[in-house]
Amino acid sequence: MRHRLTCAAVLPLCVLSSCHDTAGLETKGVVARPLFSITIGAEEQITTDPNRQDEPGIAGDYIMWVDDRHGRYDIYAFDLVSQTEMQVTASNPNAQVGWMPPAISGDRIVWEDYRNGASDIYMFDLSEAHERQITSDKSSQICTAISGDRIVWDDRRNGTGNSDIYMFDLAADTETQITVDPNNQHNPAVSDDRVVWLDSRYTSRRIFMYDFTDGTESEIPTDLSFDPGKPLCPALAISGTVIAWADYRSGNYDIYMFDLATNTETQITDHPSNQRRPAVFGGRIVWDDDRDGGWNIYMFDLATQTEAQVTSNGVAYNPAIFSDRIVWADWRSGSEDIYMVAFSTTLEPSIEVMVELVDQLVAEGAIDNTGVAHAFLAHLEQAAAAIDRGNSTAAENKLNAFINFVNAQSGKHVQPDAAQELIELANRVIEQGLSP
Ligand SMILES: [Ca+2]
Ligand SMILES: [Ca+2]
Ligand SMILES: [Ca+2]
Repeated sequence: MRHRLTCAAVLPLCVLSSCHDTAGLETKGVVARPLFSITIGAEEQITTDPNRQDEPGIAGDYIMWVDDRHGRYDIYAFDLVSQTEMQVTASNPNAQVGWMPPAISGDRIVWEDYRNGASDIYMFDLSEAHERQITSDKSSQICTAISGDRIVWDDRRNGTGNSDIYMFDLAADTETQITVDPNNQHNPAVSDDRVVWLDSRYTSRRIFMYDFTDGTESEIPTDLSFDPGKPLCPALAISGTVIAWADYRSGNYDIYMFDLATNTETQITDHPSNQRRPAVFGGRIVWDDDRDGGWNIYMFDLATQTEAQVTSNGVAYNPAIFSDRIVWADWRSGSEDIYMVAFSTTLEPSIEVMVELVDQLVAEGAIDNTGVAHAFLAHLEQAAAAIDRGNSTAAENKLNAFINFVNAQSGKHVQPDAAQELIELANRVIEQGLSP
């Protein structure tokens, strides 16, 4: 397990009590963290068909996308474990997949389908190889999203100019109308117990949320702005407590987010070019970005306030993220294909990072004794002082003493995985050299 740093960036050596005061994410603007790096792995080409593959999604070991190799839109999926591609919509020749992006959660893919005339929401379960019709109302159901057992969409059954958000619960096998306001509610996104959407009940679009745990609807307090055009689905992304969107308030698109845990809005990008189409997973936001001339994928890690450029070929867009994998549509071969990278995150080894890690482990309870923590910090302060004096031998001796001390406390006042992490970091600090 990799512990995320929560102290302020580039701390001076600090005593335990002052470190505690800095726990919590920095949410004021974008601050680079030089103590942390993101390594982007080798790009993998998922599709090679000469026709279009676009609008990818990823969940677990499944990637899915919209594919026009048969002269219409189909849903395809790729299983990263078995390295096999499958046509999801092969099971029903009547399928007429719409142009709005499909969505995936776990083994389930949902999409809007025009086989019955006006669109309905359909679902395919990859593990059961089973298709299911979710809506049957004769009006349009579009812009679908899914999280676990909850499928949400924008539903037109209540009349023109009165879209509403509906939800189907696969566990309860019931459909629920989420919004009742007589204006338009559209572009829903869902994560666990929360669904968010764009709401036109006031003169400008706002973000609203419904919480399934307590049945309450609330407005997200942002000054968001879209350009005058109708925002395409998906306009919002949500994962856990993080809501992200592309915001036009500066006259160009930037990525903004709202953290429900801290009730704070944060601007993630401020480049005068366009940053669009955010996707979120596990505290990381990805988007497509034309700051380099063409379109590339970028990522921002919220825990460490670190941005990384994911692609550099200038023809990459529509990203999605799950865990440590990012997928996107890519024009490099002349017809869109789906590509993927895995990424890893690394703490830059330094005494300062070790101090932050000790503080974090105390905060998490992985170090459960204040005296032991103070002794760890005393070793680190002495090592840092030796480095400052130019005495690398003394610094190395002190860090080795630290390692021995951590080893002795492993399984006692320090949880074994935390001890292992401290020792690995100390060894990396030693390996990189201890010059001032
Ligand atoms: Ca409505
Ligand atoms: Ca921008
Ligand atoms: Ca292709």
